[in-house]
Amino acid sequence: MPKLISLPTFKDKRGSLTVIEKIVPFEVKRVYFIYNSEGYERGFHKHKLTKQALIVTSGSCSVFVKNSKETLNYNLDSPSKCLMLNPEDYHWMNNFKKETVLLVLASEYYDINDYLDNDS
Ligand code: T46
Repeated sequence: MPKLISLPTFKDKRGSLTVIEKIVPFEVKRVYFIYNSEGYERGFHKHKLTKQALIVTSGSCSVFVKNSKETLNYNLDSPSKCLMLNPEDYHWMNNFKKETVLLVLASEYYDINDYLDNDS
């Protein structure tokens, strides 16, 4: 099951500061970010090994996660929200805004053989 967590965030008159420290339950081996995806859908896969933490640092997007019983919908609309995905969480993303930047921390190096396109 995915887990949505709130990242520690410090707000004052100068703005906001969000920290990712001792909260991601894996060693981060890879970081990538997705942007300029307004009007498109992405993902539609799960993984064999890779665990991921998804954070929208600007804008917003929807993340859908399908398990054997239901489809869960997460609205990532704040940089303080972090969605933890397990390898078995079949997921896809849409509703990207023009300004959306989706930051992903991953537990494994990129490997095309780690991808599974079926949702069962
Ligand atoms: C995921 C969701 C959230 C690389 O060469 N290295 C990488 O680390 C990644 C992530 C991608 N690529 C290449 C492979 C493709 O030629 O970038 C291209 C686009 O990747 P993809 O079609 O897999 O993008 P999404 O948005 O469908 O999925 C991505 C991640 O691949 C995936 O692991 O969980 O974002």
